[in-house]
Amino acid sequence: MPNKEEFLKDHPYLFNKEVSRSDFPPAFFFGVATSAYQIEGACNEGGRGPSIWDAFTRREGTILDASNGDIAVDHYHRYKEDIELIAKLGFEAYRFSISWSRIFPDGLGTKINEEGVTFYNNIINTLLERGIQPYATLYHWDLPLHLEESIGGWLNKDVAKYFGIYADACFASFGDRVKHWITINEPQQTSINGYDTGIFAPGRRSSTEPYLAAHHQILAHATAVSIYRSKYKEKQGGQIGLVVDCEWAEPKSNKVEDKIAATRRLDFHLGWYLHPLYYGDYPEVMRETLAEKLPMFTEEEKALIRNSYDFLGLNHYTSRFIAHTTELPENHNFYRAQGVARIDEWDGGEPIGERAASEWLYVCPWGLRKALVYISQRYNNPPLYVTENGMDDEDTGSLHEMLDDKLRVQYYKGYLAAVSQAIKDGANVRGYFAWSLLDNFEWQLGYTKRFGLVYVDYKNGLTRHPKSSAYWFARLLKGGEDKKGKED
Ligand code: PNW
Repeated sequence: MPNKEEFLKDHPYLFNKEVSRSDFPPAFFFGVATSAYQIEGACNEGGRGPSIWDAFTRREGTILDASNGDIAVDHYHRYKEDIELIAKLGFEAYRFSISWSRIFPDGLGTKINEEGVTFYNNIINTLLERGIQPYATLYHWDLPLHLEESIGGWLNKDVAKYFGIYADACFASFGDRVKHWITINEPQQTSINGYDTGIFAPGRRSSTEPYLAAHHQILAHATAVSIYRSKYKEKQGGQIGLVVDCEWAEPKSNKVEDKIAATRRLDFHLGWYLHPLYYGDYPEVMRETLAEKLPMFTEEEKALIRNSYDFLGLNHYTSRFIAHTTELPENHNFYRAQGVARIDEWDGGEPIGERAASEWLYVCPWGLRKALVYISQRYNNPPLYVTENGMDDEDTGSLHEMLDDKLRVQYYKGYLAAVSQAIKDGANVRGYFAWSLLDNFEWQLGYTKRFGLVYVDYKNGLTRHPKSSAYWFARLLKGGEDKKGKED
C-alpha cells in the first residue's frame, strides 16, 4: 500500500458511466465560484481603497508573470454579461467575494463607501433576477492595505473588531437578499502562504506569525458570526459558516506511524480551524508540538468560537500520501512542525494522479470523498458545501486547444462521482461549486494558469468563450435534455 490497483478497488464509482443529476439528492444544487481580487479589476474605481494584494503584486518578483489584479478580467464592468453566462449554463448558485476595501476603503469602518455597496447590490439583484442564489464570502484574502500598515493586519487582535464592523455593514446592506454568508476563505492559506512561505500577501516569513494570523482569523470569524446571530439571523433567516481548504492526507502505508502521521497532518491542516469552532480550542497534537507558539484562547473567547457556524465549506483540489518523518529541510517550517512527508506517487513511481498545470495539483477524485466523510465523522456531521473544486490548464496560446478541455471534463466527472458517493456514505453535503467561472488572476502564478470553465481571451478584449467543460456542466444541469450540446 498504496498499490494503485488495490487501492482503487475501494472506489468503483470512479469507473461508472457518466454522472447525472439523479446521482444527487433532489435539493442538491450546483454553482460556480470566484473571488473579488481575482476577477473584478477596477482597482481605482468606485471609491475602492487599496488592498494588501495591490501592494504585494507591485513588489518585484512576487508574481510569476509580473502581473496584478488592476484590471483582472474586468468583471466590475462586465458583471451583467458574466451573470448571464452563469444563468445560461444552468448553475443555480454563485459564490463570489466582497472586497472589504470597496465597502470600507481604509478598513477601519469609519465611513461606508456607497458606490461599493451599489456594485454588490447590482450583482445580488442581477443574480436573483436570474434565479441564482448568492453565496457571499466576506474575506477572500484582500485585506484593506491601511489595516496592514496601521495595525499590522492579521497579526493584531484588533483586526477581529474591524472585521466585525465590516461584516455588520454587509449583513445590514445585503442580508435581506443574501441568505448564505461565508466569513473567511481558507484561513490556512493566509496563515501559511501569507506568514510562513511568504508567497501570498503580505509576504512574511516567520515560524511564529502563522499561528497568530490564524488565531485572529478565528476570532474575526467568530465575531462576525456572533453579530449575525444576535442582530440579523432571526430577521433575515440566513446561514453563516467558514470555508476551509483541505488537501486529503492518505497514509502512505499500513504502518501505525504513517497512519498517525496522516491524522496529524489533518489536525494541523483542518483541525487547526475546525477544532476551535467545534471544541473551542486547537487540537491537542498542535498544543503538544507547538507549545508557546500557539496562542491561547480565553474562556470568553472559547465560548465565542465554539459552535460558531451553521455550515462548513470545503475547498478541495488534490491529495497526497503522507508518511511519518523527522527529516525535512529548514525551509519547510510547517511540514517540519507536523513531522510529515508529502508523497505524490503510488508504489512503483506512477504519479498519484494526472498533473494539472499547477505543480501542486494532481487529479485524485477519491480524496474528495474521503475528505467529506472525514469531516462528517470527526465534526458531528455538519451541513457541508463543496465551495471550490477544479483544476487548471497551462496556457498553450491556442484558443482552439484551450476550449477543448478534456482533462477538466474528466476531473469534474470523477470529483462529482466522489461527492455523490460521499453523500451515500452519510456526509451531509448540500451543494457544490466549481472553481472557477472564468480564467482569472491565479495569485502568485498570475495569468499563466487557467482554472475557468469559461476561457478569457487576455489578448483580445477579455472576451469570454465557454470551454467544453462549461457545456458539459450545462448538459448535466439540464439533466441531459439539452440536445443542442456544444454550441460552437
Ligand atoms: C484556492 N492547496 O486556494 C483559492 O481559494 C482560490 O482563490 C484559488 O484560485 C484556487 O484555490 C486555485 O489555486 C488553494 O494546495 C490553493 O491544497 C492551494 C490549495 C488549496 C486551496
